[in-house]
Amino acid sequence: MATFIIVTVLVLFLVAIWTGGYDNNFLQRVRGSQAWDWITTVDHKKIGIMYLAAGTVFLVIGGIEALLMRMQLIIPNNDFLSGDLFNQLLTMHGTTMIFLAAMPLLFGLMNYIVPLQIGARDVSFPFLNALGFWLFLAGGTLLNLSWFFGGAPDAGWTNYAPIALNDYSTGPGIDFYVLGLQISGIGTTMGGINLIATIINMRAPGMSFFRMPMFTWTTFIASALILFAFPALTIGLALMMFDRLFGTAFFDATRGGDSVIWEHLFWIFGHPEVYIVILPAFGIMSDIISTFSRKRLFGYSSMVFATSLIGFLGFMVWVHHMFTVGLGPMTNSIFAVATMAIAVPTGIKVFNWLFTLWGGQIRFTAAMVWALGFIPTFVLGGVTGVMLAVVPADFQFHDTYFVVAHFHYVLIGGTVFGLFAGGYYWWPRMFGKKLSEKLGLWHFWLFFAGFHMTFFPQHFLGVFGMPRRVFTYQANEGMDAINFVSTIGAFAMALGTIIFVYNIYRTTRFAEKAPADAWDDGRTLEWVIPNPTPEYNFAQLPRVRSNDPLWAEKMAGNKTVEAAEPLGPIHMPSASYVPALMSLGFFIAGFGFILRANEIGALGLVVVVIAMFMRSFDQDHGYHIEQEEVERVEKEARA
Ligand code: HEM
Ligand SMILES: [Cu+2]
Repeated sequence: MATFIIVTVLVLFLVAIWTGGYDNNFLQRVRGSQAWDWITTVDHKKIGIMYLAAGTVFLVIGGIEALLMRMQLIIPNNDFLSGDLFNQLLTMHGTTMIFLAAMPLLFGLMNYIVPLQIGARDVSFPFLNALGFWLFLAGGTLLNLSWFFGGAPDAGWTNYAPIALNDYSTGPGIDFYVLGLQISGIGTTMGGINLIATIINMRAPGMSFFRMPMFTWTTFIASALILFAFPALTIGLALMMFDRLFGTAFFDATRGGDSVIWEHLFWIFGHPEVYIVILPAFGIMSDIISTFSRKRLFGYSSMVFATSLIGFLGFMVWVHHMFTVGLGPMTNSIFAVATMAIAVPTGIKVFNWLFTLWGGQIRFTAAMVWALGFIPTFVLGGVTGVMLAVVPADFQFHDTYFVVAHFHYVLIGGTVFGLFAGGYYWWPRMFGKKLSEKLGLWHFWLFFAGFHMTFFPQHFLGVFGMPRRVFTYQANEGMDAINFVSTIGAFAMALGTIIFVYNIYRTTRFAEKAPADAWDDGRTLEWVIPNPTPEYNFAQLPRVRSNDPLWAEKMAGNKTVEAAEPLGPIHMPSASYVPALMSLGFFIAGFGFILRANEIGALGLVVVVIAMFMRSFDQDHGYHIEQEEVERVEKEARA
């Protein structure tokens, strides 16, 4: 039956391609629709917005999963959730938050903002950019469908063997994890490559590397980390797929395999991954702190150096997740020292932020308040990180709530605070209107207080002996009160987030259009462009003459940045539905193989190959926006 449906869809689809649909009314209508415009877009700004939208949906899903877990843990011996369901929620929460919320939300900001910051009209590979997004969405959707097709993965986001192998996790959940992450991982890798190429090649005249804004720099380094880290995950997942689907024994020690290899592969990817999600947040904070202190970023070149060093050292420390495996005192010591070394460049960054604030004319905008709340919160996460790097201490902390507290301090206090800060800061650039500052402060204080209420006591919970990843605990062992407080805090964070969503709604409905330089104190090129951002970004490419180019020109008495070229027609890439189609093919293939319906899997791959052919033989050279059109748009936007 399923095969029949798939074949029918495929045939219909081929007919649609062959007939071209040119004199078909329905297809014409579809092509003229808004939805089609978004599905086929290769505009980095629209792709950025789609990343933000999808990432937000996944953030809400992951948040609900967290709240369910916290409800279960509110009192001892609770039976709100079964242990089995708790394991699934736990795994999906971690996996969703990291792969489907934090990274895509950052990708959304990078996609939208970085080309503007370097004075470019688009990314280097617009088609690849769209493909990266659709693959992420296909993989993420696939992973979440596991809830409806036999149960979600349940071996934790780290998916350790042997519990992730067929003997211990009998349902299809882990297969969804393996194939869902593989597909979205291909998309992420493409996104990273594209951003690297863009930053190297598409900078406006005069925008040398050492004039790039910090957010662009951190995006660049994070993309390099993606390029080198994701292959380890790809290999790990591929081997895991063989073990689960085709009966190999790479990770099965009972048949000559080695489960520790999975841990190595996972963490060779996994540790750089945490820098992939924190470095761009550092960049956001740097831009915001400098803008709202009305000062140049203190120690700019040391910031660049520190970022690169963190990126490099990020590959040298993965064994700190494996201290208790038994790799020996020598190995553990080397990795402990390497881990502690990372505190040095990180400390440099923190002091640079403080020195930027020092003597600045500080404006407490919502974005700035998030950035300020970030500094002490992240530092706490950093301090517990160094504590965990002390090997004998880690033998106590490992697999307790101390670790849960630590990584939420860095992931929420770093990445999520950074995302909110960047959201408030760039909202007028992306959506043309400023979010309400007053609601922004309410959002911040509720979330900030809720966050510390949830996670600060968990340090003690860990030291008192509560293991992580357990679905319940006994009464009167010193854990009841702390767990109760922690759950209340989680609901305060949820309330803050609801205020944020309401803020978005209210702003979209009622707020007025913001000026181009929305905060008046804009320093970098994204504030040069009129509002709304034209499709081609810059009517004329800007000439960059210093760091903080807009600020420097304003200080020199000029209104804006000088143009580097005469006004003329602008070349644009054509839209294409092939990225979405190819991702659909991957989605069908993944689904088929997970359900062990190999013919469906094969058909999905056929769709992928067809899409590849369509792309390879495409003779499309894009199109031009004529000068008159550019002049008209500019006049309208500046009116
Ligand atoms: C509303 C905010 C959040 C709450 C209340 C929350 C709560 C939780 C809880 C209760 C656990 C299970 C701990 C255990 O049983 O061991 C957990 C695990 C985890 N969380 Fe969160 N979380 C939140 C946000 C986030 C965010 C934003 C991220 C990442 C960006 C994140 C990443 C993780 C990871 C990676 C795990 C580990 C999963 C595993 O052990 O496999 N969480 N969280
Ligand atoms: Cu690590």
